[in-house]
Amino acid sequence: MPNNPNLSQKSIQIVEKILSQNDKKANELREKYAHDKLYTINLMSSPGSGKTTLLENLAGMKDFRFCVIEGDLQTNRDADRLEQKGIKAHQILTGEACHLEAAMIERAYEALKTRGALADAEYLFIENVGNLVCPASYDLGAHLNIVLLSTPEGDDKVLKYPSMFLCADAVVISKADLCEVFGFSIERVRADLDTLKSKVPIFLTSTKDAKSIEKFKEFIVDSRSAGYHSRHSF
Ligand SMILES: Nc1nc2c(ncn2[C@@H]2O[C@H](COP(=O)(O)OP(=O)(O)OP(=O)(O)O)[C@@H](O)[C@H]2O)c(=O)[nH]1
Ligand SMILES: [Mg+2]
Repeated sequence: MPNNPNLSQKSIQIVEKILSQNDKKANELREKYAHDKLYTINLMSSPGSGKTTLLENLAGMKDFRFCVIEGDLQTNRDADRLEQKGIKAHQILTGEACHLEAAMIERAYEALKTRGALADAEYLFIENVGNLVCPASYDLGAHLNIVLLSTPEGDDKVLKYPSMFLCADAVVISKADLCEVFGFSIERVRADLDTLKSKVPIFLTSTKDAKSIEKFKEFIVDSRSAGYHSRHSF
């Protein structure tokens, strides 16, 4: 827990208690994913960086059966978008909360299971609430924690939001088709990431380049085949 002079000792104790409860629940989730043979990916980013669009583009890809837990403050829009693509999706409405917690995932998971949605899936994506800060504190038990950074957000975000990028097992630079328009430097992101954490893979994706999304999909498939499980401690 970072030292924050604006927090009283009492509030620090409460935050610590919530987080340790979350950690216990995250461990239970890991057991559920293992039991149901589901490889789980937690997508985190700022609002609008392209998480749902990436999932829409992964839908229908060969040998890649997945379902989705969606997190937003309000509306079923993202789950509806994915259902329209034939993906079974459960929407969590967080109301005021700016992140997903393991207990929320557990309820959504059971709802998907009751619908029979997990039975023929091999992958479970969790689209976290759009926020580059809070989701970095909550372990959801995922095998892979992926952080998206879209080119219009700017290439300076890695060191401005280090706790988020420290979670990343891979970084996706989305909307790569707009790289030039926004003067986005991939080299700068690479250099900043290297100062935080070694050898984090970077993927460039664009809806205008199906191959870029296929390459990202292959990374997930290979991670699953290798039995990779994130070692990040939240
Ligand atoms: N040019 C371009 N636009 C993209 C790309 N991917 C997504 N977008 C656009 O970015 C906007 C936001 O995309 P979403 O997928 O809704 O973003 P999100 O991260 O799911 O947003 P929240 O769920 O609200 O956090 C949409 O207008 C997309 O069409 C891309 O590769 N290139
Ligand atoms: Mg979305």
